[in-house]
Amino acid sequence: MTASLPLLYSFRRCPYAMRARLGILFSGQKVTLREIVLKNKPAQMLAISPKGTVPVLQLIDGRVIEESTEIMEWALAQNDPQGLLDTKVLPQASALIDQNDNEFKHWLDHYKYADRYLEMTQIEYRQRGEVFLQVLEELLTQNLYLLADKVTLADIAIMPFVRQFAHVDRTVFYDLPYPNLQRWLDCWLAHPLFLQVMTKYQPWQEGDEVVVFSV
Ligand SMILES: N[C@@H](CCC(=O)N[C@@H](CS)C(=O)NCC(=O)O)C(=O)O
Repeated sequence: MTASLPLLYSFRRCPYAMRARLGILFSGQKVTLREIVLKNKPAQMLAISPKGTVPVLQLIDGRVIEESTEIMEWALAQNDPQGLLDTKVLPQASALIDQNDNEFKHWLDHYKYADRYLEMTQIEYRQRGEVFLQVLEELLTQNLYLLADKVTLADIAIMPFVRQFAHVDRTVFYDLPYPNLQRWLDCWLAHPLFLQVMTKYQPWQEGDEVVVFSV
């Protein structure tokens, strides 16, 4: 049987899955969504993506995309009415997303779970993470969004991670000297598409009604 819509395995609180869902909404794509529980991944997901991370997108032709950045890029390559893949900013977006995924995420995890990483204090982990926040703050003094006065791929890829950083201790975050970053995050947290991205779904089980995820 051929699926009529692409199929997205997702987990609401995962920042990688959030960026994939944002990409899907900004592109106006329609997918079937299966919410999963990380501790009890569906066999159907592991069968198509044995590495066992979310998000995973299975296209109608059976192809599987199992990296969040590639899911965003696939969605926006289908349709990109707001120009998130603006070629003028793509190289810079890609460098910033790499820095987010390879450096900032490391310090974010250590800051969030400082009780598991006893080599440094939580404050030191936070300060390591702030190196990236300072880069973002500087960019946001120049533009409304990270790389332009409009949303680009960099914003939707990075905002879920800054949100997670802020949520470790919101008082601490909003006391930091990053007014532009705070404005940018607040704007995202109230964004209608982000609010939709955070809709709660029950974990999927075989036989459930199809959940269509789209704007
Ligand atoms: N490089 C992957 C990373 C995805 C990832 O690590 N997702 C986490 C959840 S936030 C996951 O699925 N972890 C597997 C697990 O905890 O079992 C991507 O960008 O999609």
